Amino acid sequence: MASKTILRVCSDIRCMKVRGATNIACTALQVIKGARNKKELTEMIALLMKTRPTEPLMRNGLRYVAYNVQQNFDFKKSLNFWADRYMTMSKFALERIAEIGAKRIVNKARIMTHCHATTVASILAKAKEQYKDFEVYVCETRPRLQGRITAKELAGYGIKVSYIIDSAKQTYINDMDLVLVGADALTAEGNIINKVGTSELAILAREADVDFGVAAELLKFDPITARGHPEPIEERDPGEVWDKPPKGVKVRNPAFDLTKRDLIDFIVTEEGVLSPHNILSTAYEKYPWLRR
Ligand code: RUB
Repeated sequence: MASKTILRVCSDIRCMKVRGATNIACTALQVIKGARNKKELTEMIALLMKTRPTEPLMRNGLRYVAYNVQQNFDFKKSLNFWADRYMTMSKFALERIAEIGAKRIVNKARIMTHCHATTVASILAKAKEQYKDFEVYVCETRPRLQGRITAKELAGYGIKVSYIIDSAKQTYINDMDLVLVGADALTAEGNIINKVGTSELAILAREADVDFGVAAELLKFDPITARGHPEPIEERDPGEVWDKPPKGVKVRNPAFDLTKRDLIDFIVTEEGVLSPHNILSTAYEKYPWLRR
């Protein structure tokens, strides 16, 4: 029988009170620490796995804990140990990405971003700490307007921010030096999955000859994509787009889209700045347990 806490956390993730790959994974790993035995842990993990389908950072973490906890005798102690270990890996990866990515932010740069990504915000915060002067164009990100979270956070760091509607991306892309986005999933082919609209931004960047960079932990690599499965793309409630559409109008609401590797100039990871072609080998080298 699932406890109220796990049901509340699952609902918070589904309705996006908790959102963004890093926050979702951290919240999921934290809540499973409340399991009192293996059976409860298995039930909790099953519920969390169903919340948002395009979240390998969470899925990898839950599988990592489930696999390792099995082999230990003191259940509680071992559960805390493995859950904390995954969260530490994720935190360390984020810190490395901030340090490495900040080096790609040059003084006076104009950068465009989409949605809200902890990785991107950490890179920009670090670059600002280094007294770099730059400006960020933030896309609104319909329908849930996560661009406002980014705009508010960056402005709080003292970064110059311009907030634009999604359809104004093309108007400003020629003024940019860099596009930098996060990712929910990295695939075996070197493609990335991020908030819907990201692939359009990549196409615009390519056309305008602006570098398109991604910042993502290798822990977001999804091993199912190496076994032939495509990364699932979540389709959300149409009511988020149009609550009462006229009769005969079907509303579609994909949460993410896939950006092809050929449009990606670099991916900032905890192992350095990589070409999309090296994602699979570097992810397996860094985290061999992802192969399981
Ligand atoms: C969030 C989104 C973010 C990634 C990466 O989508 O697409 O770019 O999750 O975020 P949503 P982070 O708002 O639908 O969850 O860098 O924080 O892991």
